[in-house]
Amino acid sequence: DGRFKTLGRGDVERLRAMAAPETVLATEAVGGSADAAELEGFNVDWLSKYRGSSQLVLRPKTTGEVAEILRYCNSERIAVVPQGGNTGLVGGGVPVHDEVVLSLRNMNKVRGFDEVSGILVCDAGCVLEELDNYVAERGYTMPLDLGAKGSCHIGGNVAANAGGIRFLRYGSLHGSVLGLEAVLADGTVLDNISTLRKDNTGYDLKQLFIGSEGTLGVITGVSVVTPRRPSAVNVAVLGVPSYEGVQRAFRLARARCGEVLSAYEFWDASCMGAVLGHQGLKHPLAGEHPFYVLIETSGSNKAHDDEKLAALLEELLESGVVEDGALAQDESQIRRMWSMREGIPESLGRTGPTYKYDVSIPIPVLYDVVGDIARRLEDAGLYRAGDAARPVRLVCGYGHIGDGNLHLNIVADRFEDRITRVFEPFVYEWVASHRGSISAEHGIGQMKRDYLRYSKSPEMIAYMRRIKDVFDPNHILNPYKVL
Ligand code: FAD
Ligand code: 2HG
Ligand code: ZN
Repeated sequence: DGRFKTLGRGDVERLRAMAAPETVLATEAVGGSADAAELEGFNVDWLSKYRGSSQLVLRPKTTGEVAEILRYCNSERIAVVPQGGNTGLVGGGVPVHDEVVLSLRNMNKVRGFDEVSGILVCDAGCVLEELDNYVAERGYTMPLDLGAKGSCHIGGNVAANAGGIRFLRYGSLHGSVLGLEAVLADGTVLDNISTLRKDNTGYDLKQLFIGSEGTLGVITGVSVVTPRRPSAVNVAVLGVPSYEGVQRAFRLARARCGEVLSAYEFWDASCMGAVLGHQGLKHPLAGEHPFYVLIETSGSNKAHDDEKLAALLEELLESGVVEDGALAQDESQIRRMWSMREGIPESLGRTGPTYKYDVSIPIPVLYDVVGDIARRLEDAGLYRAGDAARPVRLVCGYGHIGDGNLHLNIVADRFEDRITRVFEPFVYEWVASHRGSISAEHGIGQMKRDYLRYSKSPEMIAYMRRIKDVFDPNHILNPYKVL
């Protein structure tokens, strides 16, 4: 891209001098000794759908190093991609061309934890699961949890405004992130690492960085309020005959267990087939059902929660809203039920390349889009349920139904335009016609950049561009993404 400088050996020399030698990975083309294979994990995304060709990966250890690197890149017009755990699903964290990858993985220290308020301050490169273990030892829990917890960084979570399976209980990161430290493109460090719950001193700039996907600045530190870890957790998996039943069960779950309900997830029979086939898990119920629901309650009084959940299950079964149900009897059964739900993306990925649409749609019509897409693919001759000879193998839906968030996944034998054209832009038009969002929680990245207008008005997009110009006037940060 003519707006940016092509990285040269001289630039790499200068950048190398800004950080410890072991934190720099440069290929021979730019004067280093790394081979392309060493940079592969930074150039390719989790889905193996997006591939860049960066020749330089920088893994600074301090905020000062990040600032120095960005100051240089900005003055030389060198494009930079901030990268966390590289688990994003919209191609936001990998280069499109030869942008420099700025990985936060060496910034992974807890800076402090207040055991009274539960406020954690840490580097952006801390892995979510490690943070959860850290706060668990002190009686707290991270307010978000997701299947990629073993690899994703808290900085990446904040940059993506990740949702996940605890959203229903603890809400968005816009609420639980109390402060951020971010480095702007010109090297300015915005130190807003507040540990205050209340702070009404003008514009709340940190909110702009939550969900900015690396386009406004590099997040280097995070302050987050963590809730007390619940001492009683119950999980049940239900077999449900219809999508109507999934909704009715949700209404009843909220009515009967509202104050302890902490997750309400669903998936369809196709997802169940994939997960049982790939995760080596036993079916939790006696037979097959069109839909499955996972209900979790979290509270502080086990007897109370047990009683409530048991009563709910009885009512659901007696009324015929659900056909079958299993209540986890111990910690390991709870883990197995959750790994069934959390294992869906990986299982589908093992079935074949997966096209993913992460959308918010009003709950009553949320699952309709799955059928509509399947029919379009059938009409195009690309798909027939159970016909392995067709290029599309599965069309399925799952997700955080309690939050109105569907994950529509289409598994095929490859990523190719003739398949994509069947559901793009149809799926975005479909979502817009129901006043939904084309990205509930995964972001825009490079995948949805050209479709932003389906969820944002021209005026909103114009103001987003103006904000981008303020924070990153040379547009060196994560070009080709979001806007
Ligand atoms: P990356 O993938 O490295 O980056 C994501 C974006 O943030 C990129 O645009 C990148 O440039 C930017 N970025 C990363 N770090 C920084 C930083 N320090 N400063 C500025 N910008 C930065 N998402 C959900 O919302 N809910 C889920 O339930 C969920 N489940 C998932 C399950 C699986 C198995 C997988 C693979 C992904 C899942 N995701 C989910 C998607 C993904 O958004 C999250 O995994 C996570 O938030 C990404 O964090 P990361 O550290 O891997 O970021
Ligand atoms: C989940 O909820 C993630 O499992 C991933 O957000 C969804 O892969 C997907 O489509
Ligand atoms: Zn999700």
